[in-house]
Amino acid sequence: MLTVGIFFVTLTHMTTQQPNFHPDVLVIGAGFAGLRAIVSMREIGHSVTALETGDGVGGVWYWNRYPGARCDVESYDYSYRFSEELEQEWRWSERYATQPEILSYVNHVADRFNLRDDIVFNQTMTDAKWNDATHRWEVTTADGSQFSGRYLIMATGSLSAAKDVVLPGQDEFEGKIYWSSRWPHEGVDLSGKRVGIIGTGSSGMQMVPVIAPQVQHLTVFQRTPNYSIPAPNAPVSDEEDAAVKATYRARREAAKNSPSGLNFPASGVSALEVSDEEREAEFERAWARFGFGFVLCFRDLITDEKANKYASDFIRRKIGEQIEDDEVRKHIVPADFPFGTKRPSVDANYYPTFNRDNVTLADLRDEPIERVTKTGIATSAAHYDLDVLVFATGFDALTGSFLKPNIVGRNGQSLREHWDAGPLTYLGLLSSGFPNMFIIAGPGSPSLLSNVMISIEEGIDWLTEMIMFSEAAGNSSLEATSEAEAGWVQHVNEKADETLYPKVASYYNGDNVPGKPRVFMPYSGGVRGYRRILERVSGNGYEGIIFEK
Ligand code: NA7
Repeated sequence: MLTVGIFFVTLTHMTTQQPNFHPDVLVIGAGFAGLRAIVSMREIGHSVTALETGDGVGGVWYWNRYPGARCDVESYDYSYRFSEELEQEWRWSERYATQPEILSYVNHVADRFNLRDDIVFNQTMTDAKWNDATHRWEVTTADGSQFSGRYLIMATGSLSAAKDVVLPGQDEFEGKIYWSSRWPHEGVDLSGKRVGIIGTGSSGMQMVPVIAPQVQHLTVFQRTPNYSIPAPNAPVSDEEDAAVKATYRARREAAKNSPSGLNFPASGVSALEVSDEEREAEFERAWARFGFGFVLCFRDLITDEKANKYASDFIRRKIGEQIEDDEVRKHIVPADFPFGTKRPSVDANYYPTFNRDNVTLADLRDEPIERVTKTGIATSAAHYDLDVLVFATGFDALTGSFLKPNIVGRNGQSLREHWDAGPLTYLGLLSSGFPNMFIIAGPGSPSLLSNVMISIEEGIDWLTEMIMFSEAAGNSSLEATSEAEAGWVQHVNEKADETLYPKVASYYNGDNVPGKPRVFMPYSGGVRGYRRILERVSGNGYEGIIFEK
């Protein structure tokens, strides 16, 4: 039975158009990837419906509204390149945009291209089933609505399924609990409150310096001290904006041809082949100007332990210099893993925040949390009185959002079963046994190891061309072979083995979620290398893919 007559309303745009329940293409998610998928599917004349859990567009930028949330890729690069008009008309105010500015941008894109006409908000896909007789995906949502589409594009994000952290005693806490990934839209008044925050990844490190001046006292519960590089943020002047816009194509090309899709030329120099003075000077330059791109200042920081040690030691020293208290310094400077192998942060004044009188660092390695009490957190060493507890504990990265719904492909096999021992994809875009289903910026793609906008747009462009190729030959379905998939997984592993990534506990390897299979998930061969492979596969008539009438 169909549920009909849904009226959907958003803050900036209202439509009473009835959703198309049975379009050519179903897109799941209306974040950056979902919106881009709508644009591309329309361009090839396909009807499309996107289902979105939230009541607005933006995906992670819709949900992660915590104080201080900001992108650590430069705005001019973390933006769509599909429309030159859009590039020219949008004016970024800072090099690294805040969450509200990015959300305005995404809303602008949705309005400018009338994308909301094809989005049904407040709809969460719970089930998807491939019907082998009709060659369509049948989708059910949380409210029981039924949709179907010839193609299913999973644009659900790689850092969108929040990790479920439940501490003993949590229900008894009489204060308020918030999650960085689901921050209340109306904001939270933290003034005069005793606040505890668990987690010192990018979210925690961005929030801490912003809320510390507002609260009565802030306790930061840190488990693993991570590396962070200062964000070289600044307002964008009219001259700078004009200069970028005059040469935007060249900038996009350069980003596409760099390893990470950032606006930095990759260094061809080894950290081992320069003098100590030259190395130090290059580290200083990168520290001051590169932000996240620090990792690219020599070519072998992620592949060679000795080269990495030089960088790690430099950053440790820089972090240490920002901390006044010897005891705090001892706990906050990362010690036991190489820089960059666990996602580093880019911060604005994080470390000096610990020099404030109203900020305490609790090192959970020395004093593990025993329980949450009515009035705070009890560790093995102390009780911390709290009015507010914030979880900035991260995500079930790369696979979480794809495995949350029950997706059932050919022969009744579910994606959960197929990925039981780790994600299996061909080119990070398809999974064998799941015809006409596409995964955007997920495992097996450069996604989280790159400027994800490049993975999103290039992946969707490539898939769109493949759909056109398939349909021009009169086919109704396409699917990766299991051999091609196995070959890709092997290649992803071989590339990973050339790096230090697999050696370190991180969300890239699934280590942050108890019980998750330990597999290195993203593609570490770089966005340029990845694109060349995509071009080769399409140039060879889409080798590894079976087309069916
Ligand atoms: P991250 O980077 O996964 O960080 C999560 C943090 O939470 C990290 O410090 C974790 O410590 C900590 N954590 C997680 N679970 C626990 C428990 N149970 N107890 C104590 N501490 C815990 O997530 P973010 O949201 O900060 O950043 C995600 C991405 O957003 C980031 O990589 C950028 O791409 C943007 P651990 O290191 O596991 O010891």
